[in-house]
Amino acid sequence: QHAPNTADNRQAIVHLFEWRWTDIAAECERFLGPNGFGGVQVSPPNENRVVTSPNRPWWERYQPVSYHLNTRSGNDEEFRDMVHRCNQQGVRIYVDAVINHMCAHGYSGNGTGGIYFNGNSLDFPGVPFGPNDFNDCSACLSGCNIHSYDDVNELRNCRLAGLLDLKLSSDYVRGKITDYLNYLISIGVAGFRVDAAKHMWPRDMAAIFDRLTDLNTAYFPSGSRPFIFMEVIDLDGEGFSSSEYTHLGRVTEFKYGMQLGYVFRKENDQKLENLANFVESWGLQLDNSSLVFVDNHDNQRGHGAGGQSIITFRDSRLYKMANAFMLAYPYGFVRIMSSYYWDQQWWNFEDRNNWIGPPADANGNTMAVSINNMGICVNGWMCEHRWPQIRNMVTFRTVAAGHGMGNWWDNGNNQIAFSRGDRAFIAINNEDRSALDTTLQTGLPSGDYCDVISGDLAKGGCTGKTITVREDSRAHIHIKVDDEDPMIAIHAGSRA
Ligand code: QV4
Ligand code: CA
Repeated sequence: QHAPNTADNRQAIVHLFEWRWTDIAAECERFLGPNGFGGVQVSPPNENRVVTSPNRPWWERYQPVSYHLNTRSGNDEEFRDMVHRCNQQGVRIYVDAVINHMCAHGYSGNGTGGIYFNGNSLDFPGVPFGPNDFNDCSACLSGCNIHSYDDVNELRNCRLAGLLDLKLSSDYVRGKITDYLNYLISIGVAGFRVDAAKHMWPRDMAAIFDRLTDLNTAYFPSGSRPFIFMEVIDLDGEGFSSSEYTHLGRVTEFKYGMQLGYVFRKENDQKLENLANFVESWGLQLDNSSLVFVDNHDNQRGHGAGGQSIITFRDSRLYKMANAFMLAYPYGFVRIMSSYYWDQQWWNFEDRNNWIGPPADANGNTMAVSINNMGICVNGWMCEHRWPQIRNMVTFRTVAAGHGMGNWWDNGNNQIAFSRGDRAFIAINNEDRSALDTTLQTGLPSGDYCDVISGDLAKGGCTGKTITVREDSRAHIHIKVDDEDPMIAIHAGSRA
């Protein structure tokens, strides 16, 4: 289904990429619950192939070898404990479901949970899957791999980068996948990010989703259905369309982050003014069918789609601006990225280190997330979701939910402002030379409001800028061109 099953109408989720289950449980209690985050997308929880060359890359987790919950993020018991503790905080768990394939052809050994597998003889006793449970290579032009994304048979029945392609038309295979997903539902997860969805036939996925049980009534109203968002990269020009999937749930809208990157970088003739009607002009999926994000775990390191336009934590000023826009604008269901740091090594326009896995000790165990007394993550974890500007805009989005865009204003170039009904207002200045210095209609009731970009409304008052909205709902807005965060955002909950 398209609705995310969040508690209290919460409006954004965060991808805690490669985090351990025990850290996520703690983060739900100490940060995500109290700050109104709707949920967490977790890395694939099922057992994967251990890749040692390169040494423990993040992408080994996209090579399943069984459906036992045993990975570098933790075991079955830790996973269950996390789901329970997060749900207690009103924070949902969404599982990254890798169901298109198993591990790559040509490798055998023991997975992260110690279970034997053989990717030469297509034998996965941990499920069990055998040679008959994979697509043969008859649809594939040469070898077994996908070469052309224009031929839908190849796209869906051949191997993505050598990954053994499951025969999802088979009732037995569907049953095993359904059992895995239903097990997760019984634990209390709220839905799934479906990996590599464009490499699966919509009808096969429909057959699997139809067999899913209702969500666990310990946490959800009876009859609740799992939230489905499918990873479909559609930048136009291939032999399929993401519209083939939107009846099943939401799709990841990759055009959004790519175009937003151009707009904030002022490339490709883009400027903030163009955001006035981007849904039509960029040809995006409908609001209710899309999941949006500034960057994801693939395109922040040059995998997947979007290329150099994608904005990440490395461009922190632009990143805060793009996230603030995304969280303020009423389009799509929002996912915030939360990354770990790695040193890049550029060679021929490619980062040779784009495989590097999460912070780990010498034995390859993922390290705990450490947080200092300022609330900042320190040992390699970026925790973009904790950046105060992003954290506070998550609240903005919840306060504004259900209220449409209004009072759009722009200077014809790179200054924009708009309100969300009479609930919230934002102004952004991305000019190179001119300050934003004008009186604007905010749509808000009169009063003094605390700007949640520069501070918080604390007990003693506003720790940032105060914006005075007059009787006629207009306010004087001044944003200097060299502000570290050249924007202001106020809402009903930040009124003094
Ligand atoms: C290599 C060669 C192949 C060869 C194979 C032989 O490239 O040509 O056939 O060896 O064994 C890794 C390596 C890749 C290697 C492959 C198999 O990077 O070089 O193939 O393993 O050993 C992630 C990574 C991939 C990684 C994969 C599996 O991005 O690099 O492959 O995990 O570990 C398309 C898809 C889209 C996809 C996107 C990245 O349409 O669905 O590419 N995005 C999702 C995930 C992504 C994940 C997968 C899909 C696969 O978001 O993270 O890929 O589950 O656009
Ligand atoms: Ca497939």
